[in-house]
Amino acid sequence: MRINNFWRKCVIWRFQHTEEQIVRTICNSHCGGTCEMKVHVKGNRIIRIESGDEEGMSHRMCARGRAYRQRVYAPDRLLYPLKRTGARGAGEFTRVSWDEALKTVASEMKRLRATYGNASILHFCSMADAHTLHHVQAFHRLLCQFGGYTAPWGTISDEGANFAAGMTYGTRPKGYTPEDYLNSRLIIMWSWNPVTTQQGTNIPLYLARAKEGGTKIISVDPRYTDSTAIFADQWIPIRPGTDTAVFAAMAYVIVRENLHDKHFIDTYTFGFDRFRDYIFGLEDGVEKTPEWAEVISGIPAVTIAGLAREYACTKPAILNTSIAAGRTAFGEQYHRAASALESITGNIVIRNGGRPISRDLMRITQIPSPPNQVELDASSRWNALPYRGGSVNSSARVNVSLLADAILKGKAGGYPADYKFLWLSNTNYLNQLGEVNKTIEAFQKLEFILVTEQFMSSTAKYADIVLPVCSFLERNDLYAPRTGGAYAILNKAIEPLGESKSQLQICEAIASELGITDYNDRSDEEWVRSMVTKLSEEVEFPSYNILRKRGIHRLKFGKSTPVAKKELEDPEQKSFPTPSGKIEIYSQIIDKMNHPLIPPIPKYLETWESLNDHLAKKYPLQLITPHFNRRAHSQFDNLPWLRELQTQVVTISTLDAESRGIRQGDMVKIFNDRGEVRIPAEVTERIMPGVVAIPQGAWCTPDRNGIDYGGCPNMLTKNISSPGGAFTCNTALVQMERVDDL
Ligand SMILES: Nc1nc2c(c(=O)[nH]1)N[C@H]1C(S)=C(S)[C@@H](COP(=O)(O)OP(=O)(O)OC[C@H]3O[C@@H](n4cnc5c(=O)[nH]c(N)nc54)[C@H](O)[C@@H]3O)O[C@H]1N2
Ligand SMILES: Nc1nc2c(c(=O)[nH]1)N[C@H]1C(S)=C(S)[C@@H](COP(=O)(O)OP(=O)(O)OC[C@H]3O[C@@H](n4cnc5c(=O)[nH]c(N)nc54)[C@H](O)[C@@H]3O)O[C@H]1N2
Ligand SMILES: [Mo]
Repeated sequence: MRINNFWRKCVIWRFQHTEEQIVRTICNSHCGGTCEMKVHVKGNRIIRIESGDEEGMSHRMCARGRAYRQRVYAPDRLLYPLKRTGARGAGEFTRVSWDEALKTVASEMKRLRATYGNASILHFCSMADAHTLHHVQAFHRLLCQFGGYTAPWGTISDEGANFAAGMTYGTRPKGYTPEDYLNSRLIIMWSWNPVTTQQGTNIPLYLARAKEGGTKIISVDPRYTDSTAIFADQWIPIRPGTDTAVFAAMAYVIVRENLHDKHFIDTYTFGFDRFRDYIFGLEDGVEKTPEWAEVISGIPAVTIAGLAREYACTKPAILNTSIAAGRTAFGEQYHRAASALESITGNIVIRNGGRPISRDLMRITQIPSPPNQVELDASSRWNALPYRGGSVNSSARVNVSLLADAILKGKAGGYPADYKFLWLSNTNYLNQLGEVNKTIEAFQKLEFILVTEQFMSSTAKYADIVLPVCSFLERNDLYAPRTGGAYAILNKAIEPLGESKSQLQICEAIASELGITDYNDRSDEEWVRSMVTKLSEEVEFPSYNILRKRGIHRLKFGKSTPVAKKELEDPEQKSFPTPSGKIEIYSQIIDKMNHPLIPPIPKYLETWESLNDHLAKKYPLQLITPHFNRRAHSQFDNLPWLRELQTQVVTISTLDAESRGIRQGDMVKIFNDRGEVRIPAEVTERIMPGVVAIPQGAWCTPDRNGIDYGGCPNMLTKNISSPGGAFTCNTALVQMERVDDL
């Protein structure tokens, strides 16, 4: 006892006499923000995290970043490898050695490969947290060296936008720079709540400046969001999933009233005539008038017509369509229609020849890997697409939203293989995908599940082996964004806690157990250094040493022009990587796909589970599942500091609440045929009647009867992807009732 005290005192003495260091990095936690972080470290301990001091309109960290220390030292952090002892999902595990965990994983991988072939191995790595070295490519290299695997295609986020941009421009989705907001005279926040979601830059600050400068801001959203409250001059509530109808009607007004930009259309676009025929009803006999769209969307015709005129006549105007409205059935049509509207008014901003620069640079920084033998076997109509979404751009024909379906049905259901082994990393798949109960059923069918995690997430509970991965503050990496202009070195602040390892270390250890000898011959620092060197060959970039010290480097974008300079000067050059070389309002690739539900021009297709569906009699409310301030998806949900900030509630309009006898704070059940969630209700006029909202990301915690008290909306959403690949979590019908028996 006395000796223990002696050592304790020694440790305290050393800690007190160790100098405090500041490690610079960025917050790297799946919200898309790139906020500077100053991590104060003493010995091997983070004692404080504060926001950076970048000059100018810098990215001040939000509450999540500031709470990151609580996340690193969370009592429920996974610090040792775990082996499942109870039933899948029961959460019963025992600690095992790395040696035992790795041997189990490697022997199962070899056994399943020998029995069912490489295609039976499924791996998915989501975008959490976006970085380079310890991310999807690390797994990809290992699994390709193992002979291949099934990599799903698409993202569980913006696949509708990816598809639409690929078809329309031949590129990844475009984005606006902060300067664009300052330059514009009208900003339409369409399905966009940047006060909560940020998405890459310190946008709210720029919106505030734009507003101060006289820019008009309009919000089109079923909810009166914080962004609407702070910035909007006008709120236009819209029924979820009906946006494309409103775009079509806006186009109708613009063309009918001769407000379109003919020069732009003639010079830079392809297929306008077909779109005009559609909006004027020459194709189907239905004119896409504002009155037609009013019935569908709930927006008065006069408002639609006014919005159309305002958008066409105010230059420059930004139609800032965010992703949520594209996370609906036929969500890709929403993004295609928005592009059509931007094109016919000439309000397009595309830089660098239409190719967002960061995407190309991202490729440079990837860890190389041999070809995936499984994909080489696969062929599909999707191969025509320039991009098939995030991750490793797979052609193996399993959409990322459909893993559960693919596992349950396999070859018999038309999938290329029967799936037996699932490795999930950087994702809380079960929680974040449609229809949790279906995913649970699928997970029960698998022979082996491996999860690489920091926490015992809803997904990890189903794993056979859980390997503890360290946080980004415990390893070195490079942050190379998909869309933004910020690059950063993620400097290691402390050594990995417990026995947790970095992702690359984990892959290296598995490789070695599998007998793969050439998996990795470099240290993390060598990798990052070589990536920075390659980057500086392409763009103006600081040296590795400077970047390491500074942490962050933001690429400067030139002043925006209506389209890329190259296209403007010489449209004959066919600079857009589309079949016509132009912006394809009529997509020739889609035409070749010949899919009845993917029309070559953007069209309004009524969603499944719309209010006209017979299901609406039983389940009359449309559920939407927006992103939440105190979480990044399911991350941070367990942190007490953040839990104090917001409660997980379902929002319902005063009108719908009254007719159900629901008052503010009442416990309610929200349900449909797929599941049931019980959480308190927030009764408010900030959501339109007929719509209810449950913030996505809450950890599902079903009781013995499968009723979820965690408030995970994916208990209710449908497990289906849109024909063009859009993730459809905002299309679901539900009913809501007060719960009295609590
Ligand atoms: N705090 C925080 N920030 C985040 C994230 C997070 O989890 N937390 N996630 C990050 C990621 S990965 C992403 S993809 C982005 C997501 O960014 P978004 O997709 O923009 O975020 P959402 O909150 O889903 O939706 C934005 C708004 O769309 C509205 N909406 C929903 N359905 C419809 C519809 O059918 N039509 C219209 N017009 N509006 C609709 C919602 O009410 C909401 O206010 O945010 C990023 N930033
Ligand atoms: N209903 C509904 N569902 C949605 C959405 C919605 O709007 N509504 N939004 C969708 C969108 S836009 C997205 S992007 C997805 C997000 O879906 P996911 O990417 O699956 O969600 P996260 O909650 O970010 O899960 C990341 C997990 O990775 C772990 N993690 C963090 N860092 C690391 C690391 O370095 N290595 C490893 N191995 N693990 C790590 C975290 O602990 C966490 O459990 O959700 C989608 N699901
Ligand atoms: Mo996302």
